[in-house]
Amino acid sequence: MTKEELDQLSINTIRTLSIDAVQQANSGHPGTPMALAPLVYTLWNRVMRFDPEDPIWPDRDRFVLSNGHASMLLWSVLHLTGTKAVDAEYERLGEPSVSLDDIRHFRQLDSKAPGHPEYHWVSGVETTTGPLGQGVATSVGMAIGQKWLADRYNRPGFEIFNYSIYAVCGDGCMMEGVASEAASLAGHLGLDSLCWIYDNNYITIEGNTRITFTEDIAARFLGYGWNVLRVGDANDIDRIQQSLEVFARTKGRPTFIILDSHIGYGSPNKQDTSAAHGEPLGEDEIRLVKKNYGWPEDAKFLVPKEVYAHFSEGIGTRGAQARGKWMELFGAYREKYPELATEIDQMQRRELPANWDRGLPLFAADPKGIAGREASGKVLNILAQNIPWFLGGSADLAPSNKTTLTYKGAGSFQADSPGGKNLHFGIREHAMAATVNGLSISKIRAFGATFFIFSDYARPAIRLSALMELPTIFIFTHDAMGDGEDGPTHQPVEQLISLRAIPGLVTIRPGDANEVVEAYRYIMQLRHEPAVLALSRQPLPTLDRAKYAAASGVAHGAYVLADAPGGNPELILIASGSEVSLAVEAYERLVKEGVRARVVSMPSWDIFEHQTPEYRNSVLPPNVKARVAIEQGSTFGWERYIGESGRVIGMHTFGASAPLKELQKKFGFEPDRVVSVAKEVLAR
Ligand SMILES: Cc1ncc(C[n+]2csc(CCOP(=O)(O)OP(=O)(O)O)c2C)c(N)n1
Ligand SMILES: [Mg+2]
Repeated sequence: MTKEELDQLSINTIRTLSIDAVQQANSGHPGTPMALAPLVYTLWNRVMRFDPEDPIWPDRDRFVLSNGHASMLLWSVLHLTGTKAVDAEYERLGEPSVSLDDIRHFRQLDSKAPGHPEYHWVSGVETTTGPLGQGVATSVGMAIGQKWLADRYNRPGFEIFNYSIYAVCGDGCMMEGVASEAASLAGHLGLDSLCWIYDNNYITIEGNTRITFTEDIAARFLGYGWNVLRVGDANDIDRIQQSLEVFARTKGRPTFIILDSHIGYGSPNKQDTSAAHGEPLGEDEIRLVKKNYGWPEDAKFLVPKEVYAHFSEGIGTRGAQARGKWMELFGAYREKYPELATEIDQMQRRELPANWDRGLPLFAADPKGIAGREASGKVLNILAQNIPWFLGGSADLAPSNKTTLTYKGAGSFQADSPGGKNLHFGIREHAMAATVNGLSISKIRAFGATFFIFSDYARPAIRLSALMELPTIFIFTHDAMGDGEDGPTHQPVEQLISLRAIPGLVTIRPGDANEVVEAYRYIMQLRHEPAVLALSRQPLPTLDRAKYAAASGVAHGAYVLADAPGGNPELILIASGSEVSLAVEAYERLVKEGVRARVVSMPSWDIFEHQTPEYRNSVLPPNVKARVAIEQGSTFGWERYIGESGRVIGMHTFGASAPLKELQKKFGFEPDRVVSVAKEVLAR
């Protein structure tokens, strides 16, 4: 077989595997894999530095399939390259990541070929995609990560982190706002290790894009400051390769390749129509397509053995050599720069350096207290000095979020200062969240910050951080009505409960400065879970921990802060965040009046739910039915902890624009009210 014939055979194998898998599953997206098989073939077999034997080797090139519906492209190429599986402990398992059997069971339970690419489920998937726009936005974080890692760890003669990030995307990704936010940021930062390849096929689900999407996309990306290239024929693999070489040579800006393609390429009745997008071609059409490709019409899931060999000689050989060279280089690097090498090892395993929590503050009792965001700022500045690879930033609210790293040498991340640890996301909350996910994927510990209310603008990426099991950190300040005069547009009501509903996301709302410290102590040790911190704008009294229980109770999600004298409570006040001190005030009055009250500080439902039943029952004894929960947020969901006979003092409406004191009065967050509600509940 000639080289050209082998290329074509490999491309058609990707196409027909995709077609057969979708037909077998009776669901899926055949058209785009048929069109983009030549691109994916060229990228993987000719260009990418990726060793199928070790899909987590740190200096590998990254591939992101942002149009995740075309997942069969990825399953095909992971299978054909013989990419090996790794487990959650980063051990290589020796078995294939995606077997032919997985492909036969495309979209079926437990198959390693699910409907969309899933990080943490299939080795070789660099980020979860499917919600359009997320993949490309996350790739910007991966590119920032590459720049930061290179700046910190590369040394003359030791290019330890030198990889490229390729993201494939379609019209859907290009229409989504998050892609625009992210592209604008990437252009500003001049991320030249980043290459997006846009599948320009003029087709989305509702038909031709002339009904929705007619902008000049080349002009748009030129405007962002990207290098824009065009390949007029998605089947021209030499031109594709050439454009990727131009990308590799382009310095100082990211590259955008517009690839003109035909969805459902080779299908006589479906090519260039939306009918090729999201449904099986049908047995009759498949025969016609296979005939067109010169493929045996009745063959199913056919992989000619020459194709395995061809991938092995291409990416297999090139990847093994590249990784071998890197391992050698890293060995010498370890000799010369042992401390840096240790950092890289720890980071790769999501471990923390020794003494990472040294010098964390202990806040003295103080009735005036300190704002949650202020305490957070102090903690962040210590952690960022203790943990070299801990960094982050805000979406233009750093002065309000108190997230600026102010110590000497912290620096700002910019195109000409890629070692900076203060990231500036601009007013791009959604891209920020996707970007910090991309940094987490790059094994950097990263945080993103904004007002709690604007967590809504970041939510799709927060959800994905949980789905991907990434230890991303979201710092949200102005967590309740502390924003007073700004009014209901800026006062979160339903955000807490809606984030609590995301599986695997740890949401913490600390009640005073020492709970902030303990919240960070807990969060920093997470390896596979993201966390949201909801912090107050206004000062909160720092509780006297000699009198009340230690703040280390945060690690249990909820703990008995103050108990009835002699134990055996008849009433439980449960509160989080700014309402903890309010509960304590009410408690003191109730106790004086002879009520056997207990205060439970409950900064995190999620952590509490993971405690043993014994512990949970010790904090909230089932026989104590008189319970009052106090939280400046939606009352929704609190029934779970207060039961049939309890009451919630919370928000039933939006807030209002007024000074905080007046709002507290209007909405009932005052000691008098808590005391009277408590008595009502007790009297029931
Ligand atoms: C955020 C989001 N909205 C909607 C969808 C549903 N959806 C999946 S594919 C698709 C059309 C995408 O068109 P395009 O990116 O051009 O893909 P092509 O059909 O060309 O492969 C839509 C609307 C989605 N996956 N994510
Ligand atoms: Mg399209």
